[in-house]
Amino acid sequence: MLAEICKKNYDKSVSECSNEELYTALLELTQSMAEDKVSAEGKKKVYYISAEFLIGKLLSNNLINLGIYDAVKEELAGSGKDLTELEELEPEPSLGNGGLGRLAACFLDSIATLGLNGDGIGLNYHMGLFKQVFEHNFQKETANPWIQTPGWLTKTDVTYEISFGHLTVTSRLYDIAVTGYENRTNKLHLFDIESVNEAIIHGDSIHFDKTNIPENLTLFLYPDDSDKAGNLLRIYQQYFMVANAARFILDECRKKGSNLHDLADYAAIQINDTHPSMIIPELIRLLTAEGIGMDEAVTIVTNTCAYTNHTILAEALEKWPLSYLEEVVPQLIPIIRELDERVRSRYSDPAVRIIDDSGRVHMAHMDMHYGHSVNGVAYLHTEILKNSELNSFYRIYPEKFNNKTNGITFRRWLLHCNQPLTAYLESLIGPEFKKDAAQLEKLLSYRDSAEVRNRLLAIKQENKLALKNYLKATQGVDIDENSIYDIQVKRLHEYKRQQMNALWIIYKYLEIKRGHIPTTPITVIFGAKAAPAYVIAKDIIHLILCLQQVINNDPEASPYLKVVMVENYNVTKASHIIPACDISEQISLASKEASGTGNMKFMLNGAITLGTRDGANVEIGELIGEENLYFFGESSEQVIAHYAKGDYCAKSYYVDDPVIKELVDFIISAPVMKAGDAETLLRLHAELIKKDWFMTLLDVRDYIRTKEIVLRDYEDRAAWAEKMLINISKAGFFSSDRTIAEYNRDIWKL
Ligand code: 26V
Repeated sequence: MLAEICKKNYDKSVSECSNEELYTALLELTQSMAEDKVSAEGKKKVYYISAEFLIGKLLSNNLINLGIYDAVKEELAGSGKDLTELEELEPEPSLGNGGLGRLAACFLDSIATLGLNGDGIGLNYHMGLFKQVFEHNFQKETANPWIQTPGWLTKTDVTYEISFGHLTVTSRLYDIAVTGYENRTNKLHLFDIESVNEAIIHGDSIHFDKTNIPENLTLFLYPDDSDKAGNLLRIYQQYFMVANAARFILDECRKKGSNLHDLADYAAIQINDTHPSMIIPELIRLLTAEGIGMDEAVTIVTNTCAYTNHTILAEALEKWPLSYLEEVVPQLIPIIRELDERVRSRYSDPAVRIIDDSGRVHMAHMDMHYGHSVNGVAYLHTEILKNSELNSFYRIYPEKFNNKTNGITFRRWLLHCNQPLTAYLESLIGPEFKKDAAQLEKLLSYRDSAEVRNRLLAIKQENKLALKNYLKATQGVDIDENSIYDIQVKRLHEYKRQQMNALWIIYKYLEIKRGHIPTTPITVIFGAKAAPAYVIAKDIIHLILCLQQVINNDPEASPYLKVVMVENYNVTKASHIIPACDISEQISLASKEASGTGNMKFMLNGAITLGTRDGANVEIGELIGEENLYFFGESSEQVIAHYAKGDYCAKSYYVDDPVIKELVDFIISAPVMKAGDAETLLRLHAELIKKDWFMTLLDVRDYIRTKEIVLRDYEDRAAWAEKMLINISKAGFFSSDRTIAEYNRDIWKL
């Protein structure tokens, strides 16, 4: 296969080619195989519109999905070449922040794998999420370019004129092939403009002129929106995305015979969080311009669009000032006002208005009134939406609300990232689980087999050694493969409570200093990027880096406790880290993590969860039984009640509990202050005592207590291995194939 391309392109054999030439040849091979599987089948198509698609590297994933991974790996090996070295040449497209963007990528994989007619639509950011480097124990952000030629993007001849208030730009569509596992190929459509100018970036930073729209429109994913110019740019990006999407969708549907009155028979539009919400007024604008009456246009759009909510955090629910929208997209204002009027004339509750008294447009409200489906992303999250956060809407439209518990693609998060485990599972239960994740349950029949349990432990050990070597090679840090790997990797946010894990590290460090030595050494691994303008999140990174310096350089403690903050955590790093994990930290404040998807990836790879009853953790617990994971902390009901009553006071925990006081005060102790910056550490110390919005001190005691039990239980290797086996066996439910089948059954109806 590969040999022919090498001969044709370079007149060389595989062994004579450089890694760069082989990588290019593999790109060509996969692109042409994927192209052969493009299918136009199906009258109705789902368009998954999202500001983020965190697709990660594609080469190996495509090789797996096209069914040629093993053959290519062997062909390369036969010529003395290593596929993993070629993988390293591929830049990672980091076109997302975290869970929401990664979910969109998993969904595209599953839509293609299930053979459904469905494409993604988004933006072709030239710079992905910033690259994180650590300097003097601080996070520094640098630009993160990913576009290469040749690469995965295919330039199309689709272009549109997109008008803003004072500006018209010409768009250009680029496509990325989305291969399904042994099935069809769909497309990820990414819109761009040709006038984008990478030279306006200041050096290798993430700074640029935010007002220069023709040159910056698709330059960066999620530019810093802490100021007005950043907010306006976000609105420009969002409108650019949906205006292109709307034209593209209408063009495709008309080509297939739609007269637009029947649009909902041809298109299902899934609005991924509120970033694409302007598709609703934009479609209504375009339909009425075609002569369709307002009432009918509203009905058509409502029947076509569906909305997914991914967070209950008020600060993350978009509310754009009407004046900003007037400046950027004046053509939408009459439509948005009309939609708001219709709501006001029907419902007296001010909470359901689209435009509030302060003149802010609530994007989610538009979605709920003028879409036919509203879904949350885990059982608990959907219940909270229905019963508290979105209750006013639930009372009006109970029939619109539904739950779609998130999932992950097993092709990337098992078959690719954990090949030893995949091969062993196949030898035990056959290959069916690769297509039908529920088949993993067959593993349960081996729960009493000492041989199987030992083999699972041996594979974990192999993966831990691989991570040790990877961290040594990429970051120069040394960890002990015989230690317990305790891992928290996810975006940095106070509600995810990395700071609580840091307090536990302090606790354990002080214990060791007092002579209480852990039975097995522990390595605590973090990976997290903080939003560039999120001060406290960056302070928490600073604390973790300072603890890393203090503890790892303490000869008394470091044989038993190590802290590693992995630099620039991304999809690629995740695939090295997750298979090696023993303890999966899922410790968000109950009610705040809509679902989590990292929790599912860890479970699938045989890690044991230490977590709160939050998001999809609740469903994990139900599936595997509470004896196979470790829950702690107050429940979502209790937390919601604290917020309602305003009765949580961090300071009283600090003052009343000498243990908590000692841990918190260690943040500003002499050794930590010596490693770090006094102003930063004092700010974090004060934050935890005076504010602590996400209730770290509420749960820290129970967290410490429970983690001791986890560490104790780790020592019974046979019992631990049985827990691992049960976690893996029950992970099938969290396949995104199941999630997508449910979206299709209940919402898209393709
Ligand atoms: C966004 C922002 C932006 C402004 C500052 C604070 C803040 C906090 C949170 C967010 C999250 C936006 C939506 C999001 O990414 N949600 C994630 O979606 C995942 C996929 O459904 C889900 O697994 C995660 O629990 C959820 O946090």
